[in-house]
Amino acid sequence: MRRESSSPDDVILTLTPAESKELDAVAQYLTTLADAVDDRQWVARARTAWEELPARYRGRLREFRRDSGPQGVFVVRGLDVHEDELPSTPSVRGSAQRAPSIPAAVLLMTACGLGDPAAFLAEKSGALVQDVVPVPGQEEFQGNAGSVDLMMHNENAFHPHRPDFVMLLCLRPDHDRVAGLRTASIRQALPLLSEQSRAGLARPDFTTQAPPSFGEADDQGQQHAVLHGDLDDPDIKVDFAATNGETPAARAALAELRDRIDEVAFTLRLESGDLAIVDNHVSLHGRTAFRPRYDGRDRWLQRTFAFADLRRSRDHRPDDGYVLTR
Ligand SMILES: O=C(O)CCC(=O)C(=O)O
Ligand SMILES: [Fe+2]
Repeated sequence: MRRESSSPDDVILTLTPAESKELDAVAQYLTTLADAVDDRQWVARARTAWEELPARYRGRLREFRRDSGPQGVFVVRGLDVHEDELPSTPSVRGSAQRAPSIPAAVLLMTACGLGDPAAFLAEKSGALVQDVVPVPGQEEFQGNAGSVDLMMHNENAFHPHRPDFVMLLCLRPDHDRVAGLRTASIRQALPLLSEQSRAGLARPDFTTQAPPSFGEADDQGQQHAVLHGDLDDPDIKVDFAATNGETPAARAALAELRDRIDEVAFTLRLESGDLAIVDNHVSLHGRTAFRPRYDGRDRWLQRTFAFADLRRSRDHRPDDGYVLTR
C-alpha cells in the first residue's frame, strides 16, 4: 500500500507473520462450520470465533470502534490472502461471496468485533460479503461496479440506518496498481471550512437521493443537514453524487465542503491482504479511476458492513435477521 499524502502510522496495523497465521487458522476453522456465508449459524460462529483472534487485532479494533481518530479510517495489513490462490475475479453485476472462505470469515469476525454485520436487500440481494469488482458496461457508473472516479460519499448516506463501518478487504489489486481507495474525514476538513459554510452545512437544507434499487426509502426526499451532532466534532452525511443543496447558500457550502474534503483526502492503494475500515459517521470514501481488462485478473475487493447497534434497525430487518429489506 502506497500513500499519496502522509498520515500517522497509528492508522495502520501490520500483522506479524505469527499473528497472521493465528488469524488464518481461526478463519480456516470457521470455513468448515457451515455451507453458506449468510447462514445465521455461521454469523453466530463468527461471533464466537472473534474471541480467538490475536489480542492485538481485537484490541486495536475495539479502540477504533470507540474513537476512530482524526482520519476515521483503519487499515490492517498482512492478512493471509494470496492472490495466486484465488479464483478468477467475478465480472457480473450483483456478485457476492456465498460460500464460506477465508476472506469472508475475516470480514464476518471483524464485523462481530465492531458490532454486527448486516446488508441491504437492494444491494447484491443482501449478501453479507459482497464483491466489489468492475463490471463490463458499467464503467461510468457511480457505484462500486464502475471504474471511473467514484465520488466521495458516506455509504448509503440517504438511509436512516446507514452502516456504522464499511470494511473493504482487498483480494486482488488492479493490473496497473493505480486504483486508490480515497478517504477523508470531517474531523480534518472542519477547521478548513469558513464559519459561513459550517453554519450552512448544519442547516437542514439538503436532500440525498437513494439509488432506484431501494425504491421509496423512509426519508426519501426529506431535507437534512450535512453536519449534525456536536458541531465541534460533527457527523457528516453526504454523497457528492447524490446530495443536493436546496438553496444557493446550501449549494455554495456544499461546493466548499467538496474542495476541503479533497484537500484532506488521502489515497490508499490496497494490496492483497489489506483490510480498510472506514468510520461511516466521520469519514467519506471514494475511489480513483482504473482500467479494467475483464480477463479474470481485475481488481477485487470484498465488502461487509458493520452496525454498532443492530437493534436500532430492527423494524427494517424481518425476523431480526441480518438483512435490511427497506
Ligand atoms: O472501489 C472502492 O475502492 C470503493 C468502492 C465503494 O465505495 C464501496 O464499495 O462502497
Ligand atoms: Fe462506498
